Amino acid sequence: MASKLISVYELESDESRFFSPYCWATRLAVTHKGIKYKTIPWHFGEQDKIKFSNQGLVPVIVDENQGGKWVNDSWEIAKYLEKTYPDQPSLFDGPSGEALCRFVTKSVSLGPLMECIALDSQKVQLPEHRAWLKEKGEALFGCPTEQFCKGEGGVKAFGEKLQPFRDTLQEYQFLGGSSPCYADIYLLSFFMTAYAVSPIKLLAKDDPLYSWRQRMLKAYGNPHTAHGQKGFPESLE
Ligand SMILES: N[C@@H](CCC(=O)N[C@@H](CS)C(=O)NCC(=O)O)C(=O)O
Repeated sequence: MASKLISVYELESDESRFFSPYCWATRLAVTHKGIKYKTIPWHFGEQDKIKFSNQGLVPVIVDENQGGKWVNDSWEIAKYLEKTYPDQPSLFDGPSGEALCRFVTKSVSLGPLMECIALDSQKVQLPEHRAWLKEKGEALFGCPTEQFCKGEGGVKAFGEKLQPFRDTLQEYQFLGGSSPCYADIYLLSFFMTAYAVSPIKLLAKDDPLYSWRQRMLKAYGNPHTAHGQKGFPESLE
């Protein structure tokens, strides 16, 4: 029984904007499992805060129900939660579901989203972190942000990459079938990231992904507003 808290180290920019898709995936996975958790805001350069995990990236969780056990990496965390809390709602619905969820996490990449929101996400960083994020993005794309980030101009390409999900969600309510699974959570986490930092509308209202996203926000109690995080709630309509 999980009566104690799980602490989640999550990447924060200015003013409580949580903008890491991997941290969102963990936050939503813990929510899915119905386990109480506490966010520990983490900022670029604060590697010493998570030194206990022998690596320097977030998310990291510390599970007080298990004597303070820590786990890092969003996928490892999802597997840990599933194994440790088998009586709570399932994230994978069995071993074949787990493999398919892994396939989905390997199929969605951050690049097309960054081509839309990288400039916006730099704007909401504290000044001391802005250069850091810019440098990371530019190293990934090999050119200045202004060249790879097209803002609204990137939305079409971002949407095209999601066509298999769109087609699937025309037939099923969720990637998990009649209820959400970790694959849904992972996909939603990219939209949560976008909400947190950018006013760009990524989906048209008649897109099957739009209604799926609404169903997801309903299923998870609209995690964007539920945690007092700053963002652009108007894009949640
Ligand atoms: N594969 C990892 C990726 C984790 C990751 O890249 N985290 C980024 C935030 S989105 C981070 O901690 N960056 C800090 C740094 O590079 O110093 C996961 O799924 O958890």
